[in-house]
Amino acid sequence: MLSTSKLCLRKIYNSSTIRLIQSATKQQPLNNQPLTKTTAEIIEREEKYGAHNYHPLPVALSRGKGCNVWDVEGKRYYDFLSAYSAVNQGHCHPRIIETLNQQSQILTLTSRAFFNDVLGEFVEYITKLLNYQRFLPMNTGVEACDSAVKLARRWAYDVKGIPYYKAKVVFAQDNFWGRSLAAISASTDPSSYKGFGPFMPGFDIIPYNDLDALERKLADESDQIAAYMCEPIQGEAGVVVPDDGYLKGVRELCTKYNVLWIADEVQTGIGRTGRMLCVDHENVRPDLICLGKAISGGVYPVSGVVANDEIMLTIKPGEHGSTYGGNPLGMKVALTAMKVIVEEKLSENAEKMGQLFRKLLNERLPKDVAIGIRGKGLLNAVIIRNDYDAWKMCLEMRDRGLLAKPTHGDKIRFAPPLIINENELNECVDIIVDTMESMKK
Ligand code: IF1
Repeated sequence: MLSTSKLCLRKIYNSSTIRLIQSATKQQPLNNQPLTKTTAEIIEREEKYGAHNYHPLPVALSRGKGCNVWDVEGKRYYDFLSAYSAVNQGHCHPRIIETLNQQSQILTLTSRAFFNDVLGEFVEYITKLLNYQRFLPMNTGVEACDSAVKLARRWAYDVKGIPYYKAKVVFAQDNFWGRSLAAISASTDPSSYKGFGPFMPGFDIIPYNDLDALERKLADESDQIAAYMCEPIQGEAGVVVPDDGYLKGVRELCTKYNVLWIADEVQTGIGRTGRMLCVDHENVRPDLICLGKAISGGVYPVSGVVANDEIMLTIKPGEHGSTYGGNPLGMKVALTAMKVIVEEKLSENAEKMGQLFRKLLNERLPKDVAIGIRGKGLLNAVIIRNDYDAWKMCLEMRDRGLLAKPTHGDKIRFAPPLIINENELNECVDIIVDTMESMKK
């Protein structure tokens, strides 16, 4: 009789996967130390005690360094997800870890009831780096985006003069900015919003990458619209890159109709697409930019919004906040994490390695398995033919030493840390190509 947890395991993973895991765990660990827990035991324990809000790839990681992670059996992988672009600087970057170790023994959290000696250092650094007047610190990406929507609404009432509580915010079809009730209220993906209503009012949707649709919306309703919020490249939607000129067109239309433009750079920012900000590809400046994930190098949750005084100072003392927002530990970690991006020229490396990655895959991907590759910098996705199973492909790549995950069914996102070098990239391209060749029907 199978135990309940084994039944759970069977529910999630088919028997061949379980056999695979169990066979893998017979391997002697590289260092001959007794295993704390095998992959199967780790999965079983999490299935038994944890919420089932994810369907992870069946691999149990215990160590990370640079572009690599290791599982509990000691097997090494290339991480081509980078924690959804939060580990741009590489796993456990020594400078960021050193900062974490030092600051964690000095002062970690004061709340904003008092000043501390680190918040000001970071907000000065990030505002000068990105050329905005102010930074509002939060912790997670969804909090940064929620804060941006609040700022836009407040600006709409207090500066633009929209009557109270009539302001609308417009979002793009297939947007993703997190899992809060406000974020899913803007979502067009049932797997994000189904079963969680009622939803936030005042949110409208237009097609992404469609300037005519945006112009029609603003021409008809701009007197009630606070802002248009979009990702410069849609990550969750499957690395959807808009046409050249789209961002410039958004900037021009929002200016023309006196509507704020909020760019959600939580995933595309901090060097990921080959520029410090993805909007830099078109040399345009949003009114507000949401940042998160790699702003703190995957070491400690830090997020926030940059904007200028006319927008940022509409929120007065006591009208918005967060217990951990702007804490000394997070700010010190983020300061080092951002300096690593700048001083190690990781945006430039992302541009160079991304061009090589797309070139090699365009040349070598088996066309009867993969339709093509798209992306900018080191945010890319391969589109798989619909008669192939992207999940199985990721399991096969895992067995060959590369971790990636499908997004929206038939796309596999490939987003390694921005420190990846040419030799590592070539090794990973071989793994990806060999995997797809091996699965050819
Ligand atoms: C999950 C997706 C990626 C984001 C953008 C805001 C946020 C995210 C553009 C919110 C977060 C994460 C969330 C995580 C998986 C991952 C994800 F697949 F869900 F959509 F990256 F593509 N704006 N994205 O991508 O930031 O609150 O999570 O810090 O929820 O499964 P957060």
